[in-house]
Parts: sequence; structure tokens; C-alpha cells
Amino acid sequence: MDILKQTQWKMNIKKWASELGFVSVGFTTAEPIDSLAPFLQARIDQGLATPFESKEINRRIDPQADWQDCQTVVVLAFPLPLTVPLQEGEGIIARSAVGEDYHRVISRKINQLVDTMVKNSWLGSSRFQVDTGPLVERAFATRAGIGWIGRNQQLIIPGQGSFVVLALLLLDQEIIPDEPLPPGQCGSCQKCVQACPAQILGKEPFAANKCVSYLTQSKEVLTPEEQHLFGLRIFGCDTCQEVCPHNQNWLGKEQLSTDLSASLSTTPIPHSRGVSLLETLNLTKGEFVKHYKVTAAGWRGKGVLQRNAFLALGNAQVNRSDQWLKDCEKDKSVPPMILPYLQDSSERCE
Ligand code: B12
Ligand code: SF4
Ligand code: SF4
Repeated sequence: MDILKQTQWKMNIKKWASELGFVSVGFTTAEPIDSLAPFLQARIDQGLATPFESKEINRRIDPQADWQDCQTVVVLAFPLPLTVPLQEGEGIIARSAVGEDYHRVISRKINQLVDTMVKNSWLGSSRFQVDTGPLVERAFATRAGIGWIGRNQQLIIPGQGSFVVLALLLLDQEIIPDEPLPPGQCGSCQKCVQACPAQILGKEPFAANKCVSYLTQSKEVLTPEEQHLFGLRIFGCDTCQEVCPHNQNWLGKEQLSTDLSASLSTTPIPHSRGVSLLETLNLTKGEFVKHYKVTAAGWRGKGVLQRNAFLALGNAQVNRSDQWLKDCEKDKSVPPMILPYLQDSSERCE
């Protein structure tokens, strides 16, 4: 493609993506990000990586490792749904896990984008990944110039903040890349470092497997200290984003949309990320399928959510888990994921 055609395709793809709701779109080449390799290796060597990441570093940094024809990486950012403020004592679901699972939403939108490209005579091939592919999305997003990395590890998009999810659309045609933004614009701010419950920010490498977001998704038996770090979290952790000055506009929008929906019956009610701890603890298979399987909080199964609700009840110090344990002697059995957390094996009702 000549430069003029590349420029036209770039403008059109940005316009169509924006019409589909993407808030930022950037282009970068398929060059591997070689300098990321030692960074990823150090994290693996020091036992700080999560099992959710591939150990094949080449596949994480090189778009041509899995698809040799790849020439361009288009990075797309989609905003998370607005949510209403939490009620006292509610369990907390992270914003990326409320509403319809973003993996499905974004896959649908990228398919629509590619359909539009094909209708407009795009002759190349494409592939895409939303979260679960091997490529390190934040690194490509940075190189594609859509944002910069904050001390909280998040990709922060100027004027938008970090409450977005990312996706990569790979193309087998060359399109002129965008320029990266100046790196790290946190200045002297330390808000996320101070607020992080696990106290892992501001240290290199990032201890991913100590992050509370990871712990809420992990099936390993958690130490008492890790259990305590959960607070009332049931899935994920938004703390380092909530305190970030770059997200305060977004949080203001949440408040405004909540106020509007309370005063105007025509305004849709934003999603809730608060859940009842006791209801989550007693979750039935049917309720799990209806309320969680359709969201991004469902992929680790029902037992993990119940375990988290059990630990959160303990952290809330409301002793309701004691009553629940008594009840389970009568008509329930303790989910296996909770068994390791019972103080006394005689409390188990198997
Ligand atoms: C594994 C994983 C996790 C793990 C580990 C997270 C981590 N920080 O590594 C856990 C389970 C803890 C996790 C938690 C969360 N995650 Co996550 N996670 C991923 C996943 C699948 C892989 C990440 C990875 O490869 N990490 C390795 C490290 C090294 O890479 P990274 O942190 O993503 O990016 C770093 C490098 O790219 C570096 N960097 C950038 N450019 C360059 C260039 C060079 C040369 C070098 C050396 C480094 C460098 O800067 C980044 C920060 O250090 C990605 C999806 C994907 N396929 O990329 C989502 C992803 C990163 N997660 C995402 C989200 C939303 C979250 C949570 C906010 C969810 C929640 N509310 O609980 C938390 C945030 C935790 C945090 N502070 O990072 C989003 C990020 C959106 C954003 N605005 O940044 C992603 C992109 C998923 C998506 N498709 O939207 N996650
Ligand atoms: S997601 Fe939570 S635990 Fe992880 S770095 Fe951010 S504040 Fe810390
Ligand atoms: S809270 Fe402050 S230090 Fe942390 S990412 Fe935001 S601007 Fe950077």
C-alpha cells in the first residue's frame, strides 16, 4: 500500500472504531519489543509472575511469533461501564468484571470493525486478541502512543484515565505507526503506592502474584496475611486506579450518572459492583450461571467467589460466617475451596 492509502485506512479505522465506542486507537509495527524480554524473564526468575501468563517470552513480545504475516498492530481501548457507589458492607467486584464479559463485548465489536473494513475493500487478513492472547497488550499500547504507564502499572490515556480494557487487532498490511507519548507522567505523586493494600507498587519488578487482584482469582490456599488483604473484595482490585488523579473525571462521571438516574427515570441505572456477601457465600449453581458466568468474574468458577465472600465476611468481622457454618451442618456442605480456612477441622460438615 502506498503512503496515501495507509493514511486513509488509518483515518478510517480510527473513525469506525470510535463509532463502535472505542475511546482510543493507535497503530504500531509488528517489530518485536525485544527490550521487554529481560523484564519478563526477571519476573519469572524471581517467582513473581502469575500462572495466567505464558512462559514463552517470544510469543509475548513478537506479533510474528504466532502469525508470520503480521505487519501492523492496532491497539484499541474500550471504556469500562459506569458503576454506582457501593453500599456499606457490600462485597466489591472490580469495574472490569461487571456487566457483560468484556471479552465477549470487545470480540463482537472488533468483528464488526473488520466487517466494515472488508465492506470498504480491505483485502488483507486480520487476527485479534482481547486479554487472553499471549502478546503484552500494555506494551504495544504504549508503543502505539495511546497512553503511558503509571506507577500503578496501568495504561493511562490522556483525558480518559485508566478505566479501559485493551485489545489488539493484528493486520497483514503495513500502516504508518503512531508515535509513543512521553513515558511516565506521574511526577512526584505517590497516591497509588500509598493506597495499595499489598504494598507492592513503587518496587521493581512488580510482584504480580502478590497483587490482590491476582489473589482474588487464585485457587491456591491463601496465607492469613493474604486473606486479610482482601478487605471486602470479591473479584479484582481497583484501589490503585481509584486514587489516581487521572481517573477523578471518570469517577465524577460515575457519580453524575448515578445522581441523574436517581432523579430522572429515563436515565439508565449504571451497573452495581456491590454484592451481598452472604448471598455470594450461598451462591447456587443456577445463580452463578445467571449472575456471574456472563461477566468477566465468572471464569475462575463459583467456588473462588464463595471462598472470597467467606474471607470478606471474616474481614468485615460480622460473625455471619459462624452462623452460616452452623447452618451448613443441617442442610449444606462447605464448598471445598473454603475447607482450608476453617480453624478447626471439627467445624467441617462433610
Ligand atoms: C496477567 C495479567 C494480570 C495479572 C498480572 C498484572 C501485571 N501487572 O502484570 C493480575 C491478575 C495481577 C492482573 C491484574 C489486573 N489487571 Co490484568 N492482565 C494480565 C494480562 C493477561 C497479562 C499482563 C502481563 O503480561 N504482564 C506482564 C507485565 C510485564 O506486563 P504489563 O503489566 O501488562 O505491562 C507492563 C509492561 O508492558 C511495561 N512496559 C510497557 N512498555 C514497555 C516497554 C519496555 C521496553 C519495557 C521494559 C516495559 C514496558 O509497562 C507495564 C507496567 O509495568 C493482561 C492482558 C495482556 N494479554 O496483556 C491483562 C491486563 C494488563 N489487565 C488489565 C486489568 C484491567 C487489570 C486489573 C485492573 C483488573 C482488576 N481491577 O483487578 C488489575 C490491575 C493490577 C495491576 N496493578 O497491574 C488490563 C489493563 C488495562 C489498563 N488500563 O492498563 C489488561 C491489558 C487486560 C485488558 N485486555 O484490558 N492482570
Ligand atoms: S490492583 Fe490492588 S493490590 Fe494490585 S497493585 Fe493495584 S492496589 Fe495494589
Ligand atoms: S496515582 Fe499518582 S503515582 Fe499512581 S499512577 Fe496515578 S498519577 Fe501515577
